[in-house]
Amino acid sequence: MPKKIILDVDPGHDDAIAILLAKGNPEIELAAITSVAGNQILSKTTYNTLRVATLVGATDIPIAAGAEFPLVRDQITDADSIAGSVHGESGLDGPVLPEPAMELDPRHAAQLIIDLVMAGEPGEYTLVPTGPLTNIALAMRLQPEIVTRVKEVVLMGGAYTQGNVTPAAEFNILADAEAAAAVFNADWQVTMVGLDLTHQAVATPEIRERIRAIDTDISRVVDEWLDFFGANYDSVWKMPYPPIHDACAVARVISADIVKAEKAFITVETAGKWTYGETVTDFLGAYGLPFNNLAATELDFDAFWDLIIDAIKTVSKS
Ligand code: PIR
Ligand code: CA
Repeated sequence: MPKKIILDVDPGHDDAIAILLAKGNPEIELAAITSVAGNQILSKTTYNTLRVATLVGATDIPIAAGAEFPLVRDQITDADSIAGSVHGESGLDGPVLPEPAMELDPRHAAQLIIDLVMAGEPGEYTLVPTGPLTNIALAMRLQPEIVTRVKEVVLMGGAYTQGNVTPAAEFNILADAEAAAAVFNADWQVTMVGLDLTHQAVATPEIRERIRAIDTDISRVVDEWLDFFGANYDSVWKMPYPPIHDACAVARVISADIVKAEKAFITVETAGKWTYGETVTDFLGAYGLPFNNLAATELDFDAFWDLIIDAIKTVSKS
């Protein structure tokens, strides 16, 4: 039985590859996609979501737009995020994409999540957020029962060593730290697939060559995404090859062996002067608090890229 997931995204090149992996992997049933403001403003991330869903053939599932702004604080609009340097003006710069072949679901993303989770069996759905956690926090507050009905939350965000916007904070968490705190502190299991893990998932020249060898329209789009994202990653973050962050969260749902995780107490700092948005991770029980969540630690690089390459082949056929 494939695992049913709801993807909550802010595409974003790596979000786009996460959508592709979710659609193209046989272990996953992609039940719905929701969009949130993050890498770009909501209208752009929503449009990108529809275009990527069209590209990969995810045309028969509900897609709903969610939160335009963070719960409490103002949106971060500096050069590293909105209109940012990494994903470009459109949020998904690079190759030309098909225009959306479907309508947006009229519901708010939070409502769509609630409707699916409450109509399903307990434990039927896994939430996979790969952007700021605003929609997930809103859904939790609107219908607290989803917390016990969701199987687990497997999210891309955070880091237990170092952030990528500040030394303490990763982008998705910093973008809506109050929402992230609510999600991490709720009584469900959160698996944090953070930068410590995702920085292992880099598209090396050997991987790029394997993707080009697939030689389909979609493999060429992925190759151009990696060109754009990779060039900016190199100039902005001084990393020679781009990490495909968001696909790692989907890979964790597919296989706990490919993305290994360890139990920990994890919460989000929302008061620190220097550490605002940090995902404080206690592996050793120093706080004496129960290990409420999991932190991803180790990636099986070869198996991860086999998943991506197989998924590109699969969505290229349909
Ligand atoms: C933000 C992102 C990626 C790179 C930078 N520099 C900033 C986005 C990705 O889509 C991913 O979900 C997360 N935020 C990584 O911080
Ligand atoms: Ca993202």
